[in-house]
Order: sequence, then C-alpha cells, then structure tokens
Amino acid sequence: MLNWYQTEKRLTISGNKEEQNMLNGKKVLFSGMQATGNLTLGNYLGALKNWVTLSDEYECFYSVVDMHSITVRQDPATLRKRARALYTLYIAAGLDPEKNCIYYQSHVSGHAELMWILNCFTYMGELNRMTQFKDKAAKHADNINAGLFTYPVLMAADILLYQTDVVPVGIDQMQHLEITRDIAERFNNIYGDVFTIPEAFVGKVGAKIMSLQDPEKKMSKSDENPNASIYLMDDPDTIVRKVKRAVTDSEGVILYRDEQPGVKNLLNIYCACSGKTPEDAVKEFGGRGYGDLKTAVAEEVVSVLKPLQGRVAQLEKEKSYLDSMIKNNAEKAQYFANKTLRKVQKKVGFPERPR
Ligand code: ATP
Ligand code: LTN
Repeated sequence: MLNWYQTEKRLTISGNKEEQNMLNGKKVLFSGMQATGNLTLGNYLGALKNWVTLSDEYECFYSVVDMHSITVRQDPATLRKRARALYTLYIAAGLDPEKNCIYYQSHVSGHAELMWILNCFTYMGELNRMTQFKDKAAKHADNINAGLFTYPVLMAADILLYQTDVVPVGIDQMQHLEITRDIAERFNNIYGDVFTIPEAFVGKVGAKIMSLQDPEKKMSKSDENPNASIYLMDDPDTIVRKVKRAVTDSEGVILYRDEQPGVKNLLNIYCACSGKTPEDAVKEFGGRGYGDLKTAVAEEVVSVLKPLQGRVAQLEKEKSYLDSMIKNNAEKAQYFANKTLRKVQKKVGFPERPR
C-alpha cells in the first residue's frame, strides 16, 4: 500500500515556478534542534512555540539533528536519551507527528550523502568566516574536528534535501542560512534549477530570551550556571527560585527599555508567556516593585510549562506510539530526501542505479 506522501504531487501549473515548488499545495518548512543539553525556556519561546504556529500553513520537516551534535564530544547514552527527550518535546509542544515529519537526522542517510556532494561545492574560505565555528573552536580547543568546520554544509544538506522554502531560525543561525543559499545558487548555476533557494523566517523581536544571571547574554542550554536558564522540565519551586534570583538593577522602576536589560528580559518572558504586549505589562506593573514582577513572571512561566510537562509525562508512557512515529516519519523523510538526492547524483555524473 502506498503512503499518502508517495502519491504526493508537486503542482505543475504551467510556467508558475512558485506553485510548482509546492508540496501538496503547501510550501515546505524545515527546522531542527540539537539534542545537546536540556532545552530552555529560550528554546521554547524563541523556536518551538513558533514552529507550532507555522505547522498548519506549511508542509513541515522537524528534525532532531543528532548528527550535528557529535561535532562536540558526547556521551553515547546521554545523547540517545536527550534525542528521545527532544523528539518527545516536539510532540508535547504541539507538533502533530502525523501531520509533520518529525524524525532523527541520523535515520535518514540522505543527509550525509548530500553533504558529501555539497562539500565539494563549498570553499574553505567561506567556512573560515563562520562565527559559530570560531566560537566553538575557541570553546573546544582540544577537539577542533573537521565536522565542526563543515557543520554548516550538513545544515545546508538538511535544508536543501527537502526543497525547503522557509527555515525558521534564530538570528544566530542567519550566517548558516546565507551559506546554504550561496551553495544552492552555485550548484543551480552549474546544473540548472536543482535546489529551491530557502528563505529565513526569523520570529518576532522580543523572542530572544536572555540569561537570568547575565541579561546581556542569551539564555542557552549549554550555560554552565544552572541559575541562568529555566529548563523546560524545571519544577515550579525551581522556577520560582530562579526567577527570584534573576539579576535586575538598582533603578527601582519597571520600564521596557534597553537601559534595564534584566527588567526588559523579565517583561519579555512575561509577555511571551501571557500573550500581553510590553505596553500593557508596563502599565500593569507601574508603581510596583521588582518582587511583584518576579512573582508574576514565575506564575506565567509555570502556567506554560506545567501542561507541557504533563504532556511529556503522558507521551513517555506511550512508547510504542512514539516508536511507530519515529519509524514512519524516518521513512517519509527518506522518501523525499531520496528524490532530491537521486536528481543531484545524476547531475554530478554518478552512474544510474540499475532497477
Ligand atoms: P547551545 O547552548 O547548545 O548552543 P542554544 O540553547 O543556544 O544551544 P540552539 O540549539 O542553538 O540553542 O538553538 C535551538 C533553537 O532555539 C534555535 O532556533 C535558536 O534560535 C533558538 N534559541 C536558542 N536560545 C534562544 C533564546 N535564548 N531565545 C530565543 N530563541 C533561542
Ligand atoms: N544549527 C542549528 C540546528 C540546525 C538547523 C538545521 C536549523 C541543524 N540543521 C537546519 C535549521 C535548519 C542550531 O544549532 N540551532
């Protein structure tokens, strides 16, 4: 029996290239996250939550990019556990695995295969300019491996394999998206229109959540100070404690402005969780103290994370359901990946596979 995606249609309305690129009448979206730590509130509010909003409008591929994770040394058992936890979180956050293709990158061999080809269309000079490489090389000076250097090429392969139209990413990933576009254009210039040129989709301003301990730095899952980040699995008491300890300032007024980065970050968290605007929040807390603001922020965060944690706990019990989603979606991703891959292999001159 054929799966729906095997009968899928790329519309072929004459001459209209944009429509030709649509998959089942929708544009294609790809994004991914590394399973290299416990996810933070920043990851949720800045990425996952937006993915859920976009998931109806686009044909979506959401990957747990475990192949990227090993560019930094990982403990195998921990990586496996975290990858499963991330997969579960995608679903708990509201991504339906029967509508969205949610899969482990390492289950689809096409990523590595396309990456090899794209490596041969990427210049050392381009990769040398990547700021994430420079940062990570400085941080992991004892393990500056070739994978860390070619990380952006694997990311380009992820995106180009599915003829992706849009890629929701944070500002920090824009440089990688630019190089993806450059590689795709270079390839298309030589071989014709093989790849769709992807566009970045950067979420709303204010979606960048900063560290609770240093509000000039983004909240990050690899931060060594556990008080700097709220983890998605933190219990209510921990959340309250971390928010109470958040660094503010000695101004004593609640205004939404760059001069008060700690307060601004708390207001951003409050607004992102409650759906209120910064103007409304400033009015609400006018004349009140930081203690009140922190109590309200902690309450809002708990009210967002508690149901999410409940859904995770429920899903963890549904092992066979998760396993079947993992399997079906890997097959679906591989199906689409192979379509692009075979085309690319033919273009570069690899011999045809006998049927
Ligand atoms: P690491 O510390 O391992 O580099 P990270 O927490 O910075 O990880 P990434 O894995 O680089 O997160 O990013 C996953 C997604 O979450 C990306 O789309 C990124 O833009 C988004 N993201 C990460 N941190 C934040 C944040 N503080 N605020 C908003 N979005 C964020
Ligand atoms: N590098 C990204 C994760 C990532 C990704 C992708 C994001 C890997 N491949 C493709 C979007 C599209 C990160 O660290 N946030």
